[in-house]
Amino acid sequence: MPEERENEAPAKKVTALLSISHDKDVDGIASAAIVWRYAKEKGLDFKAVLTDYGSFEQVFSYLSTQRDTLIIITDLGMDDTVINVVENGLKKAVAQGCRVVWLDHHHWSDNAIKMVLSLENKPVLKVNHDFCAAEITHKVLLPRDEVSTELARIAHDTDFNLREIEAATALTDAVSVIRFGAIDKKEDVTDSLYPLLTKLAENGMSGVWDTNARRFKDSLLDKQVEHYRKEKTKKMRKALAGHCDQIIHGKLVRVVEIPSGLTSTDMGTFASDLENLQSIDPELKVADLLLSLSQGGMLGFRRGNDGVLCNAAAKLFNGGGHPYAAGGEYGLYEDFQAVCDDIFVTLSKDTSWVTEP
Ligand SMILES: [Mn+2]
Repeated sequence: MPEERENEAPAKKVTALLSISHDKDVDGIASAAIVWRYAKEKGLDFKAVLTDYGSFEQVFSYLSTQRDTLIIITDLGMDDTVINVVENGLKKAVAQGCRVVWLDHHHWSDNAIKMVLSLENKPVLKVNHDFCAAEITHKVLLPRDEVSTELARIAHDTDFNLREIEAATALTDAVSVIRFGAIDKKEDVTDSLYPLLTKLAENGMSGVWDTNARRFKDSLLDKQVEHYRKEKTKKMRKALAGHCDQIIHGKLVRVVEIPSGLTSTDMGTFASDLENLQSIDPELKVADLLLSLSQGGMLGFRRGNDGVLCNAAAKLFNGGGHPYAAGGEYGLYEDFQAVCDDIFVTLSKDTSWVTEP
């Protein structure tokens, strides 16, 4: 599909491929690795920029300097707040012979979709919420490539938080270690992730992970991941010990504060394991609805049983998502106990998040 057609003059033949992908997790990096393999197959020079939502201005102004390049953007969504920045960059690039392919699974505004599709030079846009970005990238670019198939499977396991593949969970932690390390040292995140990305693109998981020994081939990275996990567990135990519980509409609702350096996914996974809970308090049960409050006042929603709709609960806090996981916002706060009381009142007044009596 993103092949240039000869009758489409005046666009010159593209000679290079620029990959823009999300730097935050395995899905973004696996997507970039698949795009890299595609570039190799097509004999295109390859460059990747891994980024996050706060850096669109910088990334899209860089992009506007590109010529005769196939630009493939993966695992990044677009809404009305960044539409102008993105449009300016893409329009200039396209006017210089570039072609845009955008593959994603996040929420898009109608205006954002229209904008991409109205670009010159036959843009391709695929947005599908049922898959992770690496799966879409795999299907669209290299459906028959074995390494890409594996990368998509690994990304799916972590993006849908299935945690069925040990190597996928390990890779998630490795990405966090590398990212947090770069941010701490004020180093460029793309540069720091490049060695990992290169190995994944060249050899798939076997480039980084030793399946028999169940560890990373890079022993320094392996040690760092091990240390990171120990610290993470300590922090999560402490946070969970300070939980706040209440029964609302017959459901056990729990609020916990997430310490810095952890995500609500980390917390959700940890707090849904009965063994973890009982090592803190033998009486502690898995909550039907878990809310993780970050220091910035963001709320993560995870559920412990199917009778709860996380997206409906998140909607009460200006958010949304899936029935099994969602995000919302409380706002800045000082007193955690007061926040919990406030959250419990809001959830008591509404029953849309409960599906069974
Ligand atoms: Mn993703």
